[in-house]
Amino acid sequence: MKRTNHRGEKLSGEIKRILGEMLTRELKDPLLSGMISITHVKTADDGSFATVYFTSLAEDEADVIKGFEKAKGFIRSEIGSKLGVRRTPELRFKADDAEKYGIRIDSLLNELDIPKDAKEVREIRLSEAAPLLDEYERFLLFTHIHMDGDTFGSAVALALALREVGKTAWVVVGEEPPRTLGFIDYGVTKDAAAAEALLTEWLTDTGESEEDDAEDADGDANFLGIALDYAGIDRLEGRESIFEKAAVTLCIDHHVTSKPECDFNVIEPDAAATAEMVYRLIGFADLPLTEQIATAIYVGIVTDTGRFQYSNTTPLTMEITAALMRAGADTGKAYQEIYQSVKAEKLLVEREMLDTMELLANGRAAIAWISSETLETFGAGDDETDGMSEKLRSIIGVEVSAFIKERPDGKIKVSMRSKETVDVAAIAAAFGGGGHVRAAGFTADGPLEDVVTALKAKLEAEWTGF
Ligand SMILES: [Mn+2]
Repeated sequence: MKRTNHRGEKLSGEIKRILGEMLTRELKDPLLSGMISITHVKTADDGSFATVYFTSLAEDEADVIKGFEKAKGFIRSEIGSKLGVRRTPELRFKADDAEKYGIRIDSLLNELDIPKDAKEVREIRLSEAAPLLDEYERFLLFTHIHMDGDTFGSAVALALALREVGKTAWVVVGEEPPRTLGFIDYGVTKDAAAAEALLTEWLTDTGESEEDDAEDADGDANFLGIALDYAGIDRLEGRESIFEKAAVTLCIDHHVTSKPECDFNVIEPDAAATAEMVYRLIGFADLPLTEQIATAIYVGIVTDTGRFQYSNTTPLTMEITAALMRAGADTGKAYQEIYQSVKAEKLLVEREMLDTMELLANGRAAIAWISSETLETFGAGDDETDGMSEKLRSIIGVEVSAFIKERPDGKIKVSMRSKETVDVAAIAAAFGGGGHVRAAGFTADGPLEDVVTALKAKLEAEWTGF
């Protein structure tokens, strides 16, 4: 199932050649004087951007990147005129750590006897993760807490693909999969306790060949631990110790904020979903793509792209999705399970939301609330209050929305969204919370009315300045 993209590869090669020439002749910035070489260039399939990987003897790679950034306009116009292309890719520059440390996966694997704390974390390319899959017979795959379609779909898909070639693979979950995702379980999950038991079994297994040896020099079990949609060890809540028992850990993620914390890390902020990366990894590793695998990957992509509507959706997303459909992904079932199985309680919450809704600041802010008493009467849980803030934001003219919920313990939980201009993370921070520019929240002490009043004043002030 290997994907090749000749146009992208050719363009990458040309960019590498031109940039190499420019470095020896035209680019005279002192920041670019430290013996720089371009190791490789990765061009997006649609040619919209290219990532240039380099190594340098300069002290500070950030300086080299600064130098490249300064010269970017010039570099792009040279590439454009030399190649005669109408649209030159956006350029990004990245230090090639893999090259810098002179490593390839094979040699890295030979270093595994080095005590763990002396080991460095490394960023690798997705294609380099394929030989790692080859190397191991046992796998534990980890989803993040508050499981979503992407982390679960990715883990299930990879586990199934590894099983297809006779390997042992389990998905270790931190909680019961949500009702809407249960249909892709396919019998591959274990909870933390069951995974612990399996680990004990593995560690006492004497193993018949060297490859099956129960543990390595550190006492780690001989399995590869893979965290999907990772974004940080705290998201493995309750399963950290199992993950750390792995001989080697691999993290696959697409969060911009993701930090390389595992032994090997593949982080692609441009990927719409981790599931997209899993699809490509399965291709690199020559693993099969069954109907179930395709369905699980599809679930990851369809949920993380908001059904192909968010701005993270790329032409590659669509191409991968087409391939998944050809492989037999059950898109109808996914739609039904994920989007057509709303509990009646959710509609009751929605009715209450519409009842309490108020428009502020000349229709630029929308706010609504619900008391714990009402929630209790409805029998509605967290799943049922999800998405209310998004609903409020969808109103024409509304820039900021807030949904305020009183919890059973009397604390007030506020979830905010914005469309284009208002930084809701900053508003949330004013109340001791945080989040992203377009989605943020905070928790405050009650009573509910006080929080509503304070937030209304704060939102009005966004436009009046007071
Ligand atoms: Mn994701």
